[in-house]
Amino acid sequence: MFAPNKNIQDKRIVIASNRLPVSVTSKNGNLQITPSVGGLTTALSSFHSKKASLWVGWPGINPTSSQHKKELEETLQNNFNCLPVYLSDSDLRKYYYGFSNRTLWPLFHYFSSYCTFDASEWETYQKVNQLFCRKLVETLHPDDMVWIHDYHLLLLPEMLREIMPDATIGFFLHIPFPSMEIFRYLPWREEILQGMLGADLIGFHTYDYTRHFFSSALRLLGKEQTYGKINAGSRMVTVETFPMGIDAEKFTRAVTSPAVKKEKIRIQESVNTEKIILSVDRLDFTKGIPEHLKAFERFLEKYPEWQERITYVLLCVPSRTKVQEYQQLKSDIDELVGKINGRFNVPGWLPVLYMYRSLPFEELSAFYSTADLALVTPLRDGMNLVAKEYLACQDQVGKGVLVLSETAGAAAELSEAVIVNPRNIEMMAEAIAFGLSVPDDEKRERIGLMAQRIKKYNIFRWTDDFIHHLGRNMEDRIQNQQRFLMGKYQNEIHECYKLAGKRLLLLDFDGTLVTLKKRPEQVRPDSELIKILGKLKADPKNTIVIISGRDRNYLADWLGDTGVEMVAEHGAWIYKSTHGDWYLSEPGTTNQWKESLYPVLEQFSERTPGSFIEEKTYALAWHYRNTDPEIGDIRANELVDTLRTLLSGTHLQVLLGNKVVEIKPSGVDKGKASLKWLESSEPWDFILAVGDDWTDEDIFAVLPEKAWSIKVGFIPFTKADYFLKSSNDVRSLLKSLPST
Ligand code: GDG
Repeated sequence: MFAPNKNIQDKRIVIASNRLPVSVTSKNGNLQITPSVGGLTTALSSFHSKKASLWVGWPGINPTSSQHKKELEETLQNNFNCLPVYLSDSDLRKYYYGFSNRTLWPLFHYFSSYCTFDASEWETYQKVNQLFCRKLVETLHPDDMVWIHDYHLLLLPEMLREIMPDATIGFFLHIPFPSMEIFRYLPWREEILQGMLGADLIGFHTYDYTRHFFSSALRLLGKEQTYGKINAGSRMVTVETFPMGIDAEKFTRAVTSPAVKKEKIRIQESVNTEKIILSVDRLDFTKGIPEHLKAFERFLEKYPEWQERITYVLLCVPSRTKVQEYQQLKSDIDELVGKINGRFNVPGWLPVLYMYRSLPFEELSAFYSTADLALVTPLRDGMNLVAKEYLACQDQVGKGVLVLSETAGAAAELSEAVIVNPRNIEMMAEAIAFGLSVPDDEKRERIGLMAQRIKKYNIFRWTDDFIHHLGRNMEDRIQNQQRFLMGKYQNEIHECYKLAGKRLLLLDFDGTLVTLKKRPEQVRPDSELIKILGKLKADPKNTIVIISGRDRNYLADWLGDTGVEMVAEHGAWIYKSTHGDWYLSEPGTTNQWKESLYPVLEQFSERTPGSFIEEKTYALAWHYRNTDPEIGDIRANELVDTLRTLLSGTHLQVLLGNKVVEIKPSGVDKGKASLKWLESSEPWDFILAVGDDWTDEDIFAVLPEKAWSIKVGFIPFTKADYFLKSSNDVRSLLKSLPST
């Protein structure tokens, strides 16, 4: 799929996540270290130990003395390559249990009614992200790649970028990114998006989450994506889908290990029914545990022949036990288990075997490989690794069935599973019955296909893929940064300018000399701009040409007094001081066509609120900057298609500019207009062209090689050689040109 770049492979990866892959507790003054439980740490730990990355996160404990601290830090560093970030009890309460788990977690999983929006928790969330930022700044080497994980640290990429603008930063979100309609509830939504956009690469588990992120960036920040990249000022942020894998080999190998085999025998002896159904979840409201239980109860009700022949092993791992909703959920589950066991219980058969604890890896693998059916039916889940772990363990056995919820990210990859709506109890009960009746050959085939995929795109491929994309983005960023007109190049421009006896400055107007506004008539050249142009014009070595899409009256009214030369309507009209008045660049240009095409634009305007028509002498423009951004783009493309059909074989052309569709005579463009100056009899010693729009690309295309061409704004797909960030930077450049 890709050739890993050697340099990138050799870089040190620094992982940052809320929790370290190990949890530290203290018993009688002695440190006790155990692996952390949860999808992120389980999967990334394999990568971490293989790659010797450095992992920064909360260890689960605060040292009580400097001796304790030293001992803890040495153990974490030497044995686990980990660096702790300490969080006080109050930080944990507000940042972790508060903003992360009572605001972001429910909101991103579509449980908006469970959300609290508390300003002081938000403040602490920012503060803790700053703590992580400081720790990274202390630790990072210039060559490192930082990989930030999950919803606890959404602000960290931007915080780090501010202090280390050249850092290479990746961010991966392990939970869903919700639809814009849900995300917009968040009072700090813009800050969160900006925080994430500090990264060079943002990864999600599924294309749906990627699409939702693009939609929020567009509608809430007005940031468009082009080919999966978002412009962040002077960098492009790549946004991509990376469905997380697992260390499949580890699970497949485990199944044949003596320890797991022993566990399997123990399970089979203690659960003495014909079939076993298994579910493994952190105890969380997103996992749909009460719904699993209700589905199992309904299944026993509908299919009484299975009573006494089947056991449902319900493994719940304690999680966020200090949050009140989780305590409530725990007691609801206890009650439901009690109810089902009470209802169906006969001596010697326990329908639901409920375990509320975390199992060692061997025991978990034994359960995976023993279970005839895995019920993985979360109400919402970023990915769900349990589904993949079950398949990896069943690869050898081949007798299992996976019942999987359509709202788990994993469903996008595992189409051979029995896919269910996790809120439809009846459907889930039927899925259990169906799963148990699938013939062995079919089970083997389904499991085989899915297991193959899991083995291929495993956790190592996943991390390689992410890091490769991050590296590619870094290389592009470095290349593009060299095109920003700063320091060295500015000095060169000054030198060339000073030495030149005859200079030509071709300057676009909107977006280049002035910032864009909602409507074109709101833009007026201010006194600073008039002064800049006046001063440049006063130098007899200079010819200044303003090349605009505006009509000639506007340009004449607002810029006429500065003495500059002008091009209006993208080249239809020319004003040269030697000529003394405006003239048509293509004599014989007509405009009777406007009458028949105006109604077409009018139709589009009526259907698209916020759009409007601008009439020029030889052009018609349909502006859609103020429309709903998605509808605006769709309608603009529709309009371009319609017009291209209508105009084929005529002397007219359609142009898609910056939020504007324009009809104008063909043979007229800014490039051709520029040639009226570029092809002058005496050669120019210095040429500078500056523009921000697609229409300015025509100018860049006709420039001689020695000219300086500058694109305003950062769009890598341009014929210009250099970039400036904004019209303010253009003004600064023009002001800095030396007087001669
Ligand atoms: C988040 C997202 C996304 C569970 N019980 C035991 C145990 N586990 C391990 C499993 C698995 C992990 O915990 C659970 O992973 P999930 O993916 O199912 O869910 P979350 O913890 O919610 O993880 C999720 C994931 O991040 C990765 O991006 O898939 O959507 O919510 O690995 O094996 N491990 C052991 N004993 C247990 O009792 N040893």
